[in-house]
Amino acid sequence: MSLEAYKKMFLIRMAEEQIATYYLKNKIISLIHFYVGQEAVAVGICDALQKNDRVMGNHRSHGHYLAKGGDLKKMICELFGKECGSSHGKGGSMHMIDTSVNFIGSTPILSSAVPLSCGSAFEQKYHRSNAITVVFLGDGAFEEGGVYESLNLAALLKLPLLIVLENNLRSINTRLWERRSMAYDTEKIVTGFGVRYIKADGNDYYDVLSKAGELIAEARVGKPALIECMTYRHMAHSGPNFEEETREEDIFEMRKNKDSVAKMRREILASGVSEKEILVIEDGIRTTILNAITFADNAPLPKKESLYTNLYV
Ligand SMILES: Cc1ncc(C[n+]2csc(CCOP(=O)(O)OP(=O)(O)O)c2C)c(N)n1
Repeated sequence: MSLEAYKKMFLIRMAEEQIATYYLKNKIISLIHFYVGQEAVAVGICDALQKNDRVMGNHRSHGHYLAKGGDLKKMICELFGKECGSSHGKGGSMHMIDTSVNFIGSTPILSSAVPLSCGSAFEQKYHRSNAITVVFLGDGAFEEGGVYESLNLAALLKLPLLIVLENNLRSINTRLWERRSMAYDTEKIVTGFGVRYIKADGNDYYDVLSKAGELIAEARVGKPALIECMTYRHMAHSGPNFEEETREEDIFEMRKNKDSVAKMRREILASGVSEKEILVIEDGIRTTILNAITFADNAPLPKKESLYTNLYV
């Protein structure tokens, strides 16, 4: 059992819960899309990567950023709009970046990171770096045209690229079956371009880890791939609510039985780690998060003179 993976998943979950609390206190300037429920995907994928592999994200990327090892303090500072944030307080939740761990950026324009990730993978191949690029996108973003051009380009140029499709069945509140014809077949679309495809259980860290590992090994030698992780977003599309009224499923039942973080905790207990040991670890993680929040809360805002620096105007 991977206690390290549990620590990362718990960090993401607890950071999101605290962010939700501070969002309600109007401390957070940025619009937030919470990642709660999808942690096994980000951690499973990033645990299968090397440090020099690059990751790109989207509008829902706190989990991707933290799973790749992004700095927690800088992330919270960014959400609070502070100078010490990863984008100096000017980017917010949807522009996460930490180049020190090769989390090379996230962008909220749906699917726009996919062609960019092809560029990154092309550079890696050109310089024979042996590293790959991974890009995360949702099922809604998968319907954007740029994705299909990227699939074609990736196969044609044999790019070291892994596309991670996080299928939570929703694009805002529009469900998959309300957006696609009955004939729509993701696997056929992807493989039709010459890109490898595997489906994984996004609620299971080990399933994601092993299937991603297989695809990443191939991507490294120029066989691009897409992994579709079936997952479940617990919270509203954006903002800190659970949005029960728009769900067919009983969200609290889902959290109890199918939630990947709770499942991993049960497995770790069953493997012989004691409840007491887990509680100590969890308390340590909560303290780290609260320290980051206190730091961000007391940190200075960007200076007026820096209003136009690092901006395209
Ligand atoms: C090009 C573009 N169109 C529309 C939007 C507005 N928008 C933001 S998030 C979103 C839904 C995205 O759904 P999905 O890709 O499945 O990701 P999820 O939110 O489920 O993680 C939409 C339509 C956008 N940001 N960019």
